[in-house]
Amino acid sequence: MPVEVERKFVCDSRILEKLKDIRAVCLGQYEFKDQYFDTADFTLTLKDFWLRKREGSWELKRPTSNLNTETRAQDVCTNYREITDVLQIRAELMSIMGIYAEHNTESLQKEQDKDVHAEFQKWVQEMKLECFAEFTTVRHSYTLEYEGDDRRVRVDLDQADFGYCVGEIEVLVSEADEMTSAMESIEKTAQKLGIGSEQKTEGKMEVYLQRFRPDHYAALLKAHVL
Ligand code: V4E
Repeated sequence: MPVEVERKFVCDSRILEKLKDIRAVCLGQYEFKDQYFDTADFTLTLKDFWLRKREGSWELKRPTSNLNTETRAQDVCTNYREITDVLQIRAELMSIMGIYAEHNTESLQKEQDKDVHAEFQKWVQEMKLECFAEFTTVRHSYTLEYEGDDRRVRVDLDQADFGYCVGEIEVLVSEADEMTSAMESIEKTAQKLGIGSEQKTEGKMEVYLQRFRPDHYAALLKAHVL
């Protein structure tokens, strides 16, 4: 299960020129629709768990560190474990929602002949996990490789359909002990791009919730998740 370490930044008009200067290679443009799911009383997101369906594929982002949310919310760099296997996602969600396996005897694993994704979708409905945010993003992706370092740094420039632009510098690592060097690579890239501020930049979700789900946003602020 990879860990995504990333830092968001405000995109200004000079960003394309700066990316060219540091020989970032453009990987292309990609458009995708995200739908995020939670219970009516925000059980998942209050614990910083983010269940999403992107273009038909399920994904769960969950915190990696043992730090409490209050400390984590201040960090310029974030790190989340990314889970894409629906069986693992369901196990994680059952654990966080306090549901025991015996309540779900009709395991997805037993349904070999059925489509596990369709079964997972059904389970999501049964658990009353409902879509609370839906938006489309146009993403321009760039990659960078540093001398003597085979770790790839990715820079994404995102334009969300509700009128918000944000950049992300991202490194994927497989082990928690690679986190420090991943953060160093991100910092190095941020400096090269002239991103100096130590201030945390709002992500698409923060802005979406502020605009369209103010009660949900207030609850997450109160719990120091955002
Ligand atoms: C983890 C998280 C959320 C899920 C969406 O994560 P994000 O990386 O912002 O979205 P996106 O579209 O760039 O996903 P990718 O394509 O990289 O997988 S929504 C809120 N969070 C928590 C969070 C946080 N507390 N602080 C910051 C700066 N970002 C995210």
